[in-house]
Amino acid sequence: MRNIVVLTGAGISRESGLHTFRDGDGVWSRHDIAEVCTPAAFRRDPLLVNGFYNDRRAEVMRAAPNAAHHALARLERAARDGQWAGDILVVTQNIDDLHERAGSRDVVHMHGEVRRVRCISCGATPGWDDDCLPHTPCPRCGAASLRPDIVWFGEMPLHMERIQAALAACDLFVTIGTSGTVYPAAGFVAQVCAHADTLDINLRPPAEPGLFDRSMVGPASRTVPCWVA
Ligand code: BV8
Repeated sequence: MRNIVVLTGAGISRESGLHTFRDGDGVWSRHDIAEVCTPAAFRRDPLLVNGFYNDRRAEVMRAAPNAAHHALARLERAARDGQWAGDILVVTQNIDDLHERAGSRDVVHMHGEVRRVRCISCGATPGWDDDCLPHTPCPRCGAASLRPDIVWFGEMPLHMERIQAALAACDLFVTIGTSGTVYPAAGFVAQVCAHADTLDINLRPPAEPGLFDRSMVGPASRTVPCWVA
């Protein structure tokens, strides 16, 4: 029986046409985190921050899952159908819904989801595919207090209790397409390496090779199906 936790980052969606953050053409090469990805930024200029996420939402809706997303969904389906004695949980740092559109049913979005908004007044988190603006009313309470349903820097990531329980119980931890820069996600591998096998799948070797038992180097759309096979 294998209990697998997979942590995905922006690299798994790169071949679907979505930019990563810290590669040469990454999101943070064109936008300043302090201007678009903190609570202070939203308080200072909600129109700019909403515009940043409206653009990201439109890109996500134009994108399609790639072979890496589909391979993980196949593995989850095989576990669910009992074809494989194991369990797999996908924890993603990504705000896109490409895992779900590839067929994954149980995805933990620790940094939120760009196709949702969150009402600061009543807490509703409705699905959202249009532009969201500062005066857009909440569909549940009517207040003009919607924000992107995203975890910004300085905010607590979501679903941490469930993630910690899965990390404690896993015997295989796989990272796919992440630079291992952002905490607490970047600290997960150090947490599990004493009790679980660890594998990194990335375009380049891991920054901290001592934490990984194995690494597979190559584009996710090729390496992840090889690993799942
Ligand atoms: C928090 C929002 C506490 C959504 C994001 C400890 C030490 C140092 C700093 C900290 C620390 N603890 C906390 C911090 C502060 C901070 C942090 O980690 N800063 C970093 C920069 C040092 N962390 C936080 O603020 C977090 N909050 O800790 O709260 C708290 C406690 C109590 C109460 C309140 C609060 C919140 C972090 C979440 C921030 N939000 N995004 C959005 O706009 O998207 S993070 C941002 O980076 C992205 O969302 C992304 O998810 C995340 C990680 O990036 P990656 O996914 O790894 O992408 P990246 O571009 O970096 O790398 C891509 C990789 O893919 C590369 O390796 C590349 O080689 C590879 N690749 C490319 N193409 C392919 C490929 N691989 C395979 N195939 C390919 N084709």
